[in-house]
Amino acid sequence: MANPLYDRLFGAHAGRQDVFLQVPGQGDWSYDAFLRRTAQVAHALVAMDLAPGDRVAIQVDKSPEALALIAACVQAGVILLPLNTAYTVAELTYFVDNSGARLVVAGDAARDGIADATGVRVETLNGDGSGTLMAAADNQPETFGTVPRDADDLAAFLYTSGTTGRSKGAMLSQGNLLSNAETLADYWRFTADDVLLHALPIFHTHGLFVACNVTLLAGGRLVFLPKFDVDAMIAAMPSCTTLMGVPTFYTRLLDDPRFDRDLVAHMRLFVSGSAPLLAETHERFAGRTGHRILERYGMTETNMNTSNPYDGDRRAGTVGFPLPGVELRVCDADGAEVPVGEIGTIEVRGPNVFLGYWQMPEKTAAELRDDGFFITGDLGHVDADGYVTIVGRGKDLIISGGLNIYPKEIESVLDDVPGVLESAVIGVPDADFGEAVLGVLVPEAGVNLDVDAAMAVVREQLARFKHPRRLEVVDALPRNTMGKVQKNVLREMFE
Ligand code: MCA
Ligand code: AMP
Repeated sequence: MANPLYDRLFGAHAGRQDVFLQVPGQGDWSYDAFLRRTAQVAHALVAMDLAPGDRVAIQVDKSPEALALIAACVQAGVILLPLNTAYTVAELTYFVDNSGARLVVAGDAARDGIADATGVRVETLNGDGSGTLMAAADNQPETFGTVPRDADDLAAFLYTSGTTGRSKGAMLSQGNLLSNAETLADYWRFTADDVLLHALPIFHTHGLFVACNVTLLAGGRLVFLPKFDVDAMIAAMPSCTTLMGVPTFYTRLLDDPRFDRDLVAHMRLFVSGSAPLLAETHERFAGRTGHRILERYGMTETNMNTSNPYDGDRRAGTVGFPLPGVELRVCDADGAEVPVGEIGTIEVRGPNVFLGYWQMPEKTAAELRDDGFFITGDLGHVDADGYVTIVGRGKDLIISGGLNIYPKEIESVLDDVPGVLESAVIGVPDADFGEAVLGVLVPEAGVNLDVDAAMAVVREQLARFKHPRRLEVVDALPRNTMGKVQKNVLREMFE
């Protein structure tokens, strides 16, 4: 095939007049209309001098046009770099510099700041479909000669934070994305009759490469909500067959009495992932609706690794079995496999596993073994029936509402606040987000710390979702004999 990802996800639907995208309150897009817009945007990208292999950083609100831009990148062989809309200009500048992006597409509000900070060409695309990129696409032809690509060619960079230092660009190939979408569409029995209620952002693996790609591959329909909102979810549910969400979606839905058995009796499938779904939530959901949520486990670097079965026992608190084609082992620190049932680090290998971190060969070598297994950093075990359970994380990571937050990044900002001697950032249990960020500050001798001023510094530099919900001041951080900060002690103190 000429461009496997484009051909299978998009090209296969050429000329179809039935609805692909429904935006409540804003109208429908047929497959045909969507693909014609995609071709126009691909022409616009080429007219802006983008060549196959170039990178485009995309920080835009969710909209049909935003998805058309993503499809256009695939059609033009351009590598897409989807970015969280919450990122500040300071955060974004790093991604643009590091990736060597030749074009940034952002909303009107961020345009000037980004252009000044990066020096890279910026075009706009707003949630209402307006902006300079779309204006440039308007008069372009509605067909585009799809650029040939191989399965090994890069399709996307997704930036993922690390325990140390700056974010790394995970390089995902066409083959990584396509193979995983094929496996999932088959495993979860997606067909052209499926209508997926889409309320996730489209700048992460879950909302983009799982939800959109699986639906596209099956030729189904997306009901596209700009973001998660309980009222909008309940209003849209009757016309949908499937939902994919993070655990916060499910706890928020359960908190609403309108979310009941009648509302979802017609639904085919509820999928959860990106963060642990409490067994208690799984059971409460089953009791209320009669549906067992299907929990699966993935990562930015690997797409999806495991899933509970479609038929058969969806076991609460587990993430199911390795997907077909994915090998999973549980290892000790030396990479030796541990016996069944014992806890170790989860490693995975398969066509889903990324090609490495962009221009970071040492980091790639540290996480990808010579035999192709990727060291996930998640701690887990496999039981005698083959179900995988994740019990924790070896990496110092907080997952809040399905978004990953690395304490180190926030600590670096807090440590630079005048009057702060040192800081530690931890995750504490949160009923809504699963975990919430808490910062602990140690003042320099004799300083009376102004916590509000410290928060102001954080606000300026970091995206809102990373902001500590609380800052606490202590005289000293608890340390072990090696001098390492004991975060478990802090967690016990502030839980
Ligand atoms: C919003 N805020 C958050 C979060 N989201 N703070 C911490 N964690 C968050 N996740 C901020 C808002 O800016 C707001 O700030 C305040 O918290 C309350 O916002 P609220 O209106 O309650 O939040 P929301 O807008 O309703 O969003 C919550 C959400 C959303 C629906 C859970 O964060 C979401 O859609 N999360 C999904 C993330 C995702 O797609 N993860 C997949 C990653 P203020 O009060 O100042 O206004 S891919 C992945 O993990 C792997 C590959 C996998 O396995 O899938
Ligand atoms: P990221 O690579 O940033 O998208 O985040 C991936 C991480 O999310 C994994 O390494 C896990 O720690 C976590 N994760 C994803 N799905 C699940 C799940 N179903 N249960 C527990 N943790 C999960």
